[in-house]
Order: sequence, then C-alpha cells, then structure tokens
Amino acid sequence: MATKKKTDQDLQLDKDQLKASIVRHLRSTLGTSEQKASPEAWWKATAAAVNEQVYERLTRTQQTHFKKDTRAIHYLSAEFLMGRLTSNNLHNLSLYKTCEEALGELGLELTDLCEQEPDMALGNGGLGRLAACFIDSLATLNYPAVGYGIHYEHGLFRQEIQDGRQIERPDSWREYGNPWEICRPESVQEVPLYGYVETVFGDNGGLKKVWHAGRKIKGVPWDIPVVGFGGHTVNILRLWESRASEFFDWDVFNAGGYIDSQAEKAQAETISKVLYPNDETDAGKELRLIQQYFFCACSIKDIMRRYKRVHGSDFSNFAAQIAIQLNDTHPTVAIPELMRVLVDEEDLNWDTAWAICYQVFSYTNHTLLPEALEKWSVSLFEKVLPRHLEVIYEINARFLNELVEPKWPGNDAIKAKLSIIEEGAVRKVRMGNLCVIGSSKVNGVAEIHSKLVKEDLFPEYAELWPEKMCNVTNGVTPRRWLLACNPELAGLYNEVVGKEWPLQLDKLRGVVKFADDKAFQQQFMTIKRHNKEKLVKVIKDETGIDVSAEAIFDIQIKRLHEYKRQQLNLIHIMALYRRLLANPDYDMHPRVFIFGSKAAPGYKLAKDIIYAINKLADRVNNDARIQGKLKVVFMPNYRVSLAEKLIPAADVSEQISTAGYEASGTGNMKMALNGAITIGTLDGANIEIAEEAGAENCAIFGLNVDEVKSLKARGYNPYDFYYANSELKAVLDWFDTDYFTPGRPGELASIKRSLLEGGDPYLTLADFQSYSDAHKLIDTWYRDPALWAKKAIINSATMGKFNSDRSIQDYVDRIWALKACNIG
Ligand code: GPU
Repeated sequence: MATKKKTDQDLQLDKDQLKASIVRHLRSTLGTSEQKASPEAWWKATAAAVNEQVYERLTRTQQTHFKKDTRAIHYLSAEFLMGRLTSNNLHNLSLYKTCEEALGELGLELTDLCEQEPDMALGNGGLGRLAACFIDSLATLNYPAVGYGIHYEHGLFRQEIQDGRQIERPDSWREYGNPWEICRPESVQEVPLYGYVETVFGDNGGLKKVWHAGRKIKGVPWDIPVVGFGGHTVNILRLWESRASEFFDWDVFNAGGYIDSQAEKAQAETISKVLYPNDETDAGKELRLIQQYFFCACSIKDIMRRYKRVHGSDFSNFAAQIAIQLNDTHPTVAIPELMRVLVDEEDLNWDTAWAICYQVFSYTNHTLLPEALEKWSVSLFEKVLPRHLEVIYEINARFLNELVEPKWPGNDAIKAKLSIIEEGAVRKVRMGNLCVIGSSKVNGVAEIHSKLVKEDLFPEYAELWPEKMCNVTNGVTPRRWLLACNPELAGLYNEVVGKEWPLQLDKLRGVVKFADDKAFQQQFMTIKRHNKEKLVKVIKDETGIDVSAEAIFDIQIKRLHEYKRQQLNLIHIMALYRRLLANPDYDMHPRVFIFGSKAAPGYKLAKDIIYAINKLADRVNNDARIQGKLKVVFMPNYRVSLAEKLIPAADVSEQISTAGYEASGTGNMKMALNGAITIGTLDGANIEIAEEAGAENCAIFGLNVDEVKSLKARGYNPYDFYYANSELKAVLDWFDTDYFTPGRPGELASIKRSLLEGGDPYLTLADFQSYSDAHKLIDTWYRDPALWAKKAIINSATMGKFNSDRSIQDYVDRIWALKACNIG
C-alpha cells in the first residue's frame, strides 16, 4: 500500500512531542531513568530524539536522489573537522528553541548538554574545517553530494600544557559511542594491497594486467548524516574504517597461527587508527600512503556500485553522473585507481577510460609550500601499489609524448619539470603533477592564491590548458559561525534585516546603514561585551588567568607554523612589555593577547614558540608593575568547540602570515563576521576581506606579495633589521637571558636563532616595525568607541561574500555543473 508522503511540516515536532521523545529514548535507548541519568545520557537521549527527524529526512533524500538518478559530487578528503553536531543539527532542523524549551521543562539546560559532546576532530585545521563547511552548504543548497573520508579511531591529539610545553594525548572521540554515526555493514568493501602484477591474455586475445594482491583489507563504512539548513536535504558523510579481511588470515589460523592472525588483524586495523597530525608537511610514511589508498579505493568502489546499480556496465554516462573533487593531493591515488578499475576490471580500452577519468576529477590546491606538495618514493609505490605505478607510468608517457613534446619539442628541461616522476637518487611520484594532468579543473582557494598557483606553481600546465585553472574563494557556514555560536548577535540581525541572512548572508549589508547609529552601536558593543564576559569565565576555568572584559581581546587562533608567524605576535608583545616596564604610564588601552594553537608533534621550533608564549604569559600576567595593562593567554587544546567561544569574543583578529604563504585562511572570515577588526597582511583572503569591508576598516601592514618576492630576490638579511631597530634588537636579545625562564638562560634561544642565523625565511623582522605601527593604530581606534563600533559593525555586515554557500555555488558554476534537487 502506498503511504502518503510526509511533508516537512508533518515532520516538525512541537515541544511536548520532543520532550516525550527525549524521555522515551532516555529509558528505552539509554536504559536509564530521569532520576539516575547523567548529563551524558541526557545528551545522547536528546540526540536519539533528534535522529528520528534526521533519519526520516535522510531516507527521503536518498529515495529522491535514487529515483531522479541525479548527478552528484563526491568530495574526497582525508580530513573532515566536524566539531560537535548537536546544536548544529538542532539549528538546521529549526528545532533549537523547541529543544531548549523541552529540556527546560525537564530542568535541564541545552547548552550544558551540548558540552557533553566530544568534538569530532578528524582533521588538522583549515583544510578539514573547510570540508565540513562545504558539506553543510551542499546539503543546505540541496545538491546531491557525498563526503568520503577516513573513520579515524583517534582524531587530532588532545593538547595539554605542562610547565608551558605542549604534551600530546590521544583523542578518543567515540570511546563511549557517538550517537550521530550509523554503521553500514551492507556496504562493506574490500581493498587489495601489495603483491605483484601479472600479464595474461584477455578474452579478446589482447594482453591484460592482473594484480595479485598480497593482502586485502576490509573497509567498513560509517555514515554521518549531514543536515542542510532548513532540513530538506540530508546527505551523508561516509567514513571508512579498516578491519582485517577474512581473505588472508584463515590459512594462517588453520595452521595454528592464531597469534599471527591476530597480528595481521592489528595491522589491518592500524590503517584507520590515527590521523596524521602534520599540517602542511609531507610525512612520506608507508602507513599514510596506505590510508590514502584505502579510503580512495573504498570510495571508488562505492561510487561504482551505485552507478552500476542503475547503468550496469555501460560507462557512457559515468562522467555525466559522477563528479569527484580531490581536497588537496591527499586523495590523488583515486585517479589511477579509477583507471585501474575501468581498464583492468571493466575492460574499457585506455583512451575511453582516460576520457572518462579526466572529466570526472577536479583538484583543489590549498598551499604553495613546497614541503606540503606530496611526493612518494617510486619504490614505496611499487611495493604497496604495484599496478598503480604502472598506470601512472602510462599516464605520464602519454602526457609527455602527446602533449609536452609537440608543444615544446626536444625540451628536456620542461619534460623533467612536468613529468609525474621526479628523477634523482630517489625517484619520486609527484602527486600535484598527477592531479593537474588527471583533472579537468584545478582551483586555488582565494584570488591571490589562485593567481600564484597559475603563475608560479604550475605555469607550464596553465599554458597547456589555460581553461583548466580557476579560483574559488573559500567560505564558512554562517549557521555554525554566527547563528549558533553568537546567538545574541544573530538575534539582533534578525530584528534589523530579517531572518533570511543565514541563507543569504549578503542581507547583512542592510546593517551598514546603522554603523553610525549611536543606539545600534551600543547594542552591538553590548553583545560583544557579553561574549567577552563569557570568555573571561572560560579563560579562568581553563587557565586560571584573570582577564578583564574591559581590555581589547586580541586573538590569534590557528595551527602553529613559522609562515603564520605567531613569533611576530610574540615579539611584538615583548616589545609592548618592554615599553611598559620602561614607562609605567605608557599610553595604551589594556590588551589581552589570546592564542590557541597546536604544533605538529615533530615540529621542534613550533613547540618552542608555544613554550615561549607560555613563559612570557607567566611573567607578564604576574607582574604588578604593569597594572594589568597587558595579559597573555595560551588556551590549551584549541579545537572547533573552543573556536566557537573565542570567535564571538574577538575584538582584534590576527592574520599575519608572510604575504604569499597563506592560501586563504578561514578563521579570518569567521572573526570579521563576528565583528572583529583584522590586523593583517595582504595575503590569502585577507585581501578580499579588506576589499569587502573597505581597507580603512582593517589594519593592513607589511610587505605585499611582490615586495616579499623582490626582497627575497635582492637577498634578505635579517641582521639589517636587527641592527637598525634598537627595540627589535633588545627584544631578540631578551631570548638569550633567563628573564622568562628564571635560572635557565637560553631556553628560548632557538627562536632568536631561527630569526637571525636561520635567515628568518618568513621575513618576520622585515615586517616588525610595520606590524607595531598597525597595533598603535588599533589602539587609537579602540579608544574612540564610536569609531571602533562603526568599523566593527561594517566588518561584520560586509562579510556576505564569505558564506560557504557562495563558494559551493561557484564550484557548481565553474566546475561541477550540478543541479539542485528538491526533496519531497
Ligand atoms: N591548509 Br595543504 C590546511 O589547513 N592544511 C593543509 O594541509 C593544507 C592547507 C589550509 C590553508 O593553510 C589555509 O590557508 C586555507 O584557508 C585552508 O587550507 C582551506 O583552504
């Protein structure tokens, strides 16, 4: 019997229904009672109640996509930094208020329950968080999409600070179960590894390659429903967990090798055990290559299975139905994997397979840093993926002979540069080159970055394929990064410009006309003040440090990297401290400098910088002479849920990378959207932020991209700046003393060394004076409350461009050519 389709309206719960559902789940799903339940049980019961709504919509979405046989985007990413999902899902289902009231009647506070949820930290930083914002926007805009990634048992390490130093502890986000994920045993895949390749005669008499795998690994999919804002589309994020496959261990087991079979099992499960914590550096480790292949192979098989269910072995529609986006080079091996499947398993000829493959893939580049451009040694590739190496050689040979040779006849230098294989003592596979050759589009993530990708990183490829290179400026979801994290400001905006802004962030432009309005300024700054007061408590709880909400909250939150220049912030704070010690009446508004940052465990200098920040904080925060004018706070364990508390409280947003090195940045967008003023270089998306807000509303400083290039070309000598600036010299010399590490002189000397003997590769000293001047400007602006309020309001109101919905629409228009699909 046909059941009548439920509309969104039919699905909507009222407060009493939701309350009843939560209590029912508390008893029947969690097995406890209202009297005994822990906050954690209440949180899980709430999630279970919400899931009833989610699953209904998920099923409707999947049925609709299947029936309409829509083209879909498959977003392959080694990282998805989802954070918490409870409040996000409630907001996107328009259930947040209802849930707050329902729990209120049960004597519970929704915000407290949300704090029970561990962050899902399956990513390192910006790249992983971007993937999370993008899948939110895809669902919100009703685009058929699947996110594919790895179900890491341990996400990014938990950071503890002991005596000022970073200690890494394992993250166990799902130790006690995660209510948002669903295991899908019916979609398990098996992935081959190692072994050798045999050439045999195929059915048609031609030669055929057969890969005899040395091992097989089982991939178990876990689905996280991704609820679009408005709750119409619920897509999935499918994360693969590795398990031992029955394939190999039975023989061993039967021979009495139970212990060996357990070792093989442990090895198989190691693949998805832990996220590599190196952000923007290439670890080059075998396990990492296996992780990449594992999730790509599972995903390609999953895509194939779904395609063949409808189209059988007719691949003529494949490229029309399937788009695959490679989030940086981490999933590059999906390209030779698709070729292998089409040629070896589906018996397509090479040219037909290549025509499909090339159309299906697109590649997003997220960095120009050479140490982040992945290269795998040929010998490792040959051992782990012998057939893929052959496929790569074939792709390369055809590319060099059919495209490079005709364009640059006899030019071996260009061939060597464009080849997928890097020759030398250790031959290497260059994943970036493979991506460009195997993709129909290549994009950078901000205007300036895309220009540099085209002109500096891949100029010859751009000459070969001028149409291939494009830009899609990054964005952030305004649902998480304004509506959910800053409810008071969201409420004010609802009153002033209406409630459409979470979907159409440009509507905030309507606020600009109130930027000079005294009453509005007061409302805006009162909200900022409330957010700062909330943060004051968090800081006290987490660090024991007392700070005043009267002060300017100046925030730098991002991974620790020399190119992001936390060291520039550090030496400037030291300079301020010196000025205050020299002159207790030094004229400045009280300032709190707040840092949040994890360093890669093997990145010694980055860890030393964290140590230096903490030692400086100890000294400054306890120095009565400076009358509380300066405070330094290092917030341990920076993560998405902490960002949601810091960003709404920011007065000043530190975006101080060396120009040309930060591909885009996305924290810059989030802070400006919440009314912070950017102190920043002309780098990445800062340029576009300043364009939108007006340069006069940002404190721009430092060398621009061209000036950085020409200073480097002239020969940069940091000593020139050291000797020319007595304050800078005094600050750097301070690192050699025991002023911040009593009794242990020289503990901070590595920082000075990197900036002088080390050559200061990121031009920290060159930008110091200009940075210091920009901070003086910030100080004078802040002391004029009306001026500050105006600038802060304009910043927030003009960030509409940085909605990740706009980014996704750009991907659709420039790359993916998808059609939105209405559900129900
Ligand atoms: N990014 Br590559 C990462 O977070 N991790 C990486 O491994 C690489 C890039 C960042 C960029 O540094 C940042 O500028 C950008 O906004 C972000 O990716 C998203 O595109």
